[in-house]
This record gives sequence, structure tokens and C-alpha cells, in this order.
Amino acid sequence: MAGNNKCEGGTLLRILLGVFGVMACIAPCVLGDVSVPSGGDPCDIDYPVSGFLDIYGTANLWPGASADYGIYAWPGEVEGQPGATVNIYGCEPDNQLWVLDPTDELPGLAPVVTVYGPKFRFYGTVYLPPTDVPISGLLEVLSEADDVLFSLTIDSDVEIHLRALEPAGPEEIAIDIKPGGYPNSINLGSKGVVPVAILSTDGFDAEDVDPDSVEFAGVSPVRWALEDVDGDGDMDMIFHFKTRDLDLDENSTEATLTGKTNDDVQIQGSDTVKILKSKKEN
Ligand SMILES: [Ca+2]
Ligand SMILES: [Ca+2]
Repeated sequence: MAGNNKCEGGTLLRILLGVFGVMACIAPCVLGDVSVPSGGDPCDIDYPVSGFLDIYGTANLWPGASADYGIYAWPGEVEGQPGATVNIYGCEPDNQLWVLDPTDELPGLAPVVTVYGPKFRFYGTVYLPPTDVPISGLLEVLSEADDVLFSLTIDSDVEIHLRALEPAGPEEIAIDIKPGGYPNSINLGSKGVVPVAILSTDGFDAEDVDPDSVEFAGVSPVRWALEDVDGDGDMDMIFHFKTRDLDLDENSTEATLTGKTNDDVQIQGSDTVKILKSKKEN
């Protein structure tokens, strides 16, 4: 058991299979059982296991994960010891997940199982919000369009945590520092302002931006306006930022604008800058 931080059994076999490319299962595939020990690093599983998958420590399941004899999330082995932590981001269909309660023989803490997805459906009909529920039955994780992304038959008296996926990173938007000009020369000693435009594109409407959320190189704008900056017929948003406050230095080659839309979507865009050596500052 001594913490080797790996999925016991699994790793070696995976390597062997990778090396020899043997047996019926193509490439990564584990014959026999896999055990994720407690106390080790999190173990990522995105491959089929032909036996039992026993999880005592922390495991992340990804698309491709399956276990022919079932996935078992175990409680801690002694009093006070944490049980398994299982984060499920995907798996093959028709997996059976057993979440085991603490018992006299395994008196530690209960396993913590979290299923991530856009939407959840129970037994094919009941939609569940992101919540904490004991589940026994078929849980399906659905795309926003109700396509089944993956499904699990769960047997648990312990609460299962259903969580909305963390929002993806900020949406990339198009900005133009010093609209219409290039290179985007900035003299950091200047007492003026730098204009930066958020451009509307096919997939993005600059009018959706919450101007109060916008920062450029760490600075909030002194003013903003709607204007068709690039003359393509749609409204863009133009901001002005105090040059001296910008968090840039003479080595900067790029500057980034961040913010969010009125719908709370994070946005981010970058453009090149050319920093001019200030002549007689201070
Ligand atoms: Ca420019
Ligand atoms: Ca425009």
C-alpha cells in the first residue's frame, strides 16, 4: 500500500500494453483490477478496466473510463480517515458506480463523489439541478441540448454532489489599441490617454460589454463610448485609459484588456504594443 501515488496494478499494465500493444483492447486498457490507494496523488482514469476499479484515494474519471466489474468508492479504513474522492467528468456508458457507506470494518469517513456536467437527469425523466443528493439509479449527464454525454448507474446511500461545470476560460475578443494605427506605440511617460477599442465581430457584440468591468493593463477607463471604430457598420466600444497608470514596462510587447459582458461572461483580448523609450522622465 505504501504510497506510490499511482493507480496500483494499472500503471504497469498500461505501460506493458503500450509497449507490446497486446491483447484485445487497443492501446491504453487495463486487464484485471485497478486500485487507487489513499494518500496518493490524484489518479486520472480515461481508459477501460476489465476488472474492478477500487478507489480509496482521489480519482478523476474522464471520457473513456469504464470498469467491467464496477467502480467502487470506498470509505476510510480507520476512524477519521477520509474516504475516496471521486470526480467524474466523463466515462463510458453503462458504468456501475458503488458508493460505500462506512461500516464497522471500514469506520472512516464516507466517500465524496462529485459528478460534473451541464445538466443532470435521473431515471430518464427527472431533471436535477446542481445539488447534493443520495442517488440510487441511472444518472445521465446531458449536454445543454439534452444529448446524453455519459451515464452511470449509481448505488449510494451517501450524497452525490452534482455540480455545474466550471465556466470555461474568458471568451477571446478582438481589441485594437490605438484604433486605426500601427504599431501601437505607447510612451509610458505621457500624460495623455491610450484609446483601446473592443471590436464587434460576427460572434461578438461589443454593445454587450459591461463598461464598468473593463480593465486594460490593470487600469480602469477614464471614459468610454459606443462608436463604429473600424467603420464596418457595427457598433464597437471605445475606451480611454490613463497612459501613466498602465501596468506595462519598457519590455512589454503585448497588452491585455479584460472585462465581462452584461451576462457575466468573462472576456479578454490582447493586442501588440510598442513601448517608446521616454526621453526625460522623472
Ligand atoms: Ca492599433
Ligand atoms: Ca465596427
